[in-house]
Amino acid sequence: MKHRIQVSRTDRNASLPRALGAASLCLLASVALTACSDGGKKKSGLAPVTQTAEVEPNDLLGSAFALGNISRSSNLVATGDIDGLGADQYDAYQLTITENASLKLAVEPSASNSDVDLWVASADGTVQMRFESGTAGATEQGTYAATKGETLYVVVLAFDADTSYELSVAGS
Ligand SMILES: [Ca+2]
Ligand SMILES: [Ca+2]
Repeated sequence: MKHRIQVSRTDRNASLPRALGAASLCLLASVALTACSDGGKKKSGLAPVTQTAEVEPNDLLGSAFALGNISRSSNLVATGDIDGLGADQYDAYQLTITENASLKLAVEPSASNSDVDLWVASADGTVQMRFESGTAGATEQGTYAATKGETLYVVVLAFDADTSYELSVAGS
C-alpha cells in the first residue's frame, strides 16, 4: 500500500512523513546545455545548466525524482507539471549534497493564475523551509544552507490552478 504525503494544505505545521520502503531511484540521463562559447573560448563564471524533466510518480519522498549530486558548482533546471486540485499534488525531488553549499532554489510557474509553493525537507521528512508568498504566478525562491552528506528533498506544490513550472537549483 502506498502512502501519500499526509499533509493537509491548510496545516502548514505538519511534517512530511518519509515513505517506508526505499523505492529505487532512477537517475535520468540529463541533457547538458553547454555554456555559450565566445571566439572559441568558453565564458567563465557561469556553470553550465543541466536540464531535466520530472518523472512521475514522484508524490512521495520515497519515490522522489533524483536530481543527483549537488555541489557548489551545480546549476540544474527541472521542468514539471503540478495540479492545483487534481491528482498530481506533489512533485518531490531528491538532492544528494556532496559539499557544503548555499543553494538558491526557485520554482517559476508558467500559469499566471497558479500559486506554487516550494518546500525543503530533510531526509526524515521534516520540513525545514517553506517558500510560499501566496501570490499567483509568482516565482517562489529562497536559499538553503546545505551540508555535505545531507539528503534533501524539494517539494513543489500548487494551489487552485494547474501549471507547468521550472524548478532551479543553483549552488554556490
Ligand atoms: Ca508532476
Ligand atoms: Ca507528482
